[in-house]
Amino acid sequence: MPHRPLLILNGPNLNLLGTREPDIYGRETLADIERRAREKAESLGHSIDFRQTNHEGVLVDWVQEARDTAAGLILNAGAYTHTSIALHDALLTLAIACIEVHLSNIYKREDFRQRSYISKAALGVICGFGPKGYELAIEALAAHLATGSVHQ
Ligand code: CA2
Repeated sequence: MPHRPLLILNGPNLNLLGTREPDIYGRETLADIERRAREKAESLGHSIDFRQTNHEGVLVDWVQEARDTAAGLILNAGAYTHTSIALHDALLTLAIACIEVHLSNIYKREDFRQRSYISKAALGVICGFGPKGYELAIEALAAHLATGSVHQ
């Protein structure tokens, strides 16, 4: 069987990164983040499949697809993190590990960002470290795949 990629999914408005709200989300674009993620993954012997959509149902379709095609999932669901029971349910059907990522520290922002429907279905959560969070998630996922544990 060919080596399965790490699937990295990005939700709504993340395509706008680098164009607005640099105080919260930084100046890097999503293409910059993808490049960094690919370099990190390749240094650890993995390939990535990096995607973005503004549509909840598309994210659900991609999570379902991941069951048969991906080695693991890294998910920044954007604002759907805080609203999507559909995404929560789709994640619960996965046998592969999912790591939740946010650029910002959602726990020191507005009250409506304090709830995540993703976290319960995730192996772990990384938030508040900007684009570096994607690289940290790749490291954690690669370690999990190699050892079955996130602990070093
Ligand atoms: O911190 C994160 O990564 C978030 O998932 C980003 C989401 C937000 O709704 C979550 O609460 C936390 C929003 C991404 C919006 O990105 C923009 C980028 C530039 C300009 C406007 C929005």
